[in-house]
Amino acid sequence: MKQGYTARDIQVLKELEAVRLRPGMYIGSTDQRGLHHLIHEIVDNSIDEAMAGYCDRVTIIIHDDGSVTVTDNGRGIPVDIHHATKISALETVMTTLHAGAKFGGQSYKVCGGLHGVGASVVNALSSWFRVDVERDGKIYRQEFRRGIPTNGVEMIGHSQQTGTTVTFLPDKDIFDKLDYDFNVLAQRFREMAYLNKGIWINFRDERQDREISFYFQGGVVSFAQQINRKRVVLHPKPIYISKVINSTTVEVALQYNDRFTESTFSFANCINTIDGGTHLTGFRTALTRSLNDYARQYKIIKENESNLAGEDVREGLVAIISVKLIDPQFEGQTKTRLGNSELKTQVESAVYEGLTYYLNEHPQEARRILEKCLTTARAREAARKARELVNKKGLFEGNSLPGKLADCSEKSPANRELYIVEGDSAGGSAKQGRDRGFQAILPLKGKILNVEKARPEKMLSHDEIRALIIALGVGAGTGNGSEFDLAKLRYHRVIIMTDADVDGSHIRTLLLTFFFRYMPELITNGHLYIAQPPLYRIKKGKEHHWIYSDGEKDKLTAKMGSKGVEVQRYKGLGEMNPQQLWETTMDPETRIILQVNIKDAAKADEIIDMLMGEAVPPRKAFIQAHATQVRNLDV
Ligand code: 0RA
Repeated sequence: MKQGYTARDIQVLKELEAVRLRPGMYIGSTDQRGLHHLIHEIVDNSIDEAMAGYCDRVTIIIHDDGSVTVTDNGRGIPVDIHHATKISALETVMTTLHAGAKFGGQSYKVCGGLHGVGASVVNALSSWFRVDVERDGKIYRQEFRRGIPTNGVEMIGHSQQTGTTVTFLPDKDIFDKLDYDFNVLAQRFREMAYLNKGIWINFRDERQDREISFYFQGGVVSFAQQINRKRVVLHPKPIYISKVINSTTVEVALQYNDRFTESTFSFANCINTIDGGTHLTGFRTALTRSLNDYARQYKIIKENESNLAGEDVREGLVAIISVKLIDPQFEGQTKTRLGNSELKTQVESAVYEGLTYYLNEHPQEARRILEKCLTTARAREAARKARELVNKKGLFEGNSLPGKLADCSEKSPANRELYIVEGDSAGGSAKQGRDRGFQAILPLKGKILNVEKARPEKMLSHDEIRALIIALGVGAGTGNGSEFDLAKLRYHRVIIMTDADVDGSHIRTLLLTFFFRYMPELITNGHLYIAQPPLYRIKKGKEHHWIYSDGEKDKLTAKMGSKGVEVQRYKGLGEMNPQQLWETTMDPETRIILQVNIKDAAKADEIIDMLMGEAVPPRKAFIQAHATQVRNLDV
């Protein structure tokens, strides 16, 4: 042991005091998020060692007492005593704020950076903290209490392996309770594994006996594939672009599907930049330019046609953009926008070059992607023309309400609902079963027109679509004209109710396409919903249940036993009588309706996992309480 206090000791104590006095300044908060932050802070160091190429395994364990162990198989933090400071690198890293980078042997930290305060903060906020290092054939250990070393580095054994193990118990004086959320932590570890390919991340919670491992050989490519897993893709493998420019690493994976929505996720040093930034701007510019240049070169766009717009090349796109750079500048209120200006040019040149190369090497895939973009561009143009027509000719002005609309008596649009129902027979049941006070019914006959393919004049002369537009009262346009007016919307809840079969889902898709192209405000303002009729009715004696999913059915039949249990499958709305339709699908007290939403794709993916999962009660509560997204409902 050293004798007496040095200037450095005083500095360490000062910093410790500062961290313990205002933990929020260093880890954001002292609630569960802050607690999770401690773990990430330690894990990030191991991921950095992996990204430097020295390890491929990181293990995280939550123990029964709330302590946490993070192990890696890297080089092991150096333990030799620095002759000038008389202190080991290990102790320096664990007791000095922001010391990590200097001893990293790397020019920058690959992971983290938003807070990136380092292990010393975790140490300061832990009632005890222990580091075991395996290197040079030996095992070394140093321990700490509330950030203060209880001894120097000691040799405690021999080992042929190398690596670093940190175990710590967050201080209960600072954290009210040590309750970690397995799913939240696992989600972040999964993201880390996607963004750092080839690393095994093993996570175990001994309190709950739960364990999960992540490893993605494809990295961002696997990430894009995961997002597209339930969608029809236009080319089997994501396009992968990777380039190192100066000291910046740019990695991009992109893959088109046949849908309307874009799911682009950008990351800088493994932080999800949800507000985008220079890397995203560079990506978008390059995407549009490369596709236009290719389409012009091969005359896929005709001479007299205009260029594809940014929105045309982003429909149905799934893209992961991951950049790793020295000294990232995070901007904005939540520090989730990348500000480094050089990143725009770096990403733009990498993506333009990489994508152009891909298109030239894969002419078939290129053609399919461009055809999709051109269809989008044409549909957009047709919608614009239709809106103009409506405007010029005043097509929907002063029209009387369609005869087949069964309106409601309530006057205030905020309290009115419109059910768009498939087929006249279900329409009849709905009319009888509804509460005519606030629920209106509009039955649609057969398939409505595919507005994606129809010319504007045709679409505006289609009876079913005219009836719909007139019933809603808003016209059919967007933007600068006076033609579309959300203030005139006659119902604040517009609910699509179709059969739970293939035809029903097709009609629902056509209707959603119509709303997406012609009345996107209806969706963005949260007015559009999808009714969820039950799939089954299970009966046993006097007891009966309506069931909305197969998982729920299996669970309940297992619980009720097999004797005397009757399972009735409902395919069509017409199979229910008006009273049943009301009870299961229309009564606001008991029904499930999904709000259609076209924002925030990643969240929706998470949400959908939950929706499709086993837990029934949370599922129901969630659907009633929150918005979710239509394109994830396998429409
Ligand atoms: C600096 C130098 C060396 C290893 C590390 C840092 C290191 C740090 C951490 C933090 C968590 N796990 C880690 N693993 C390694 C090694 C320098 C050398 O051996 O030449």
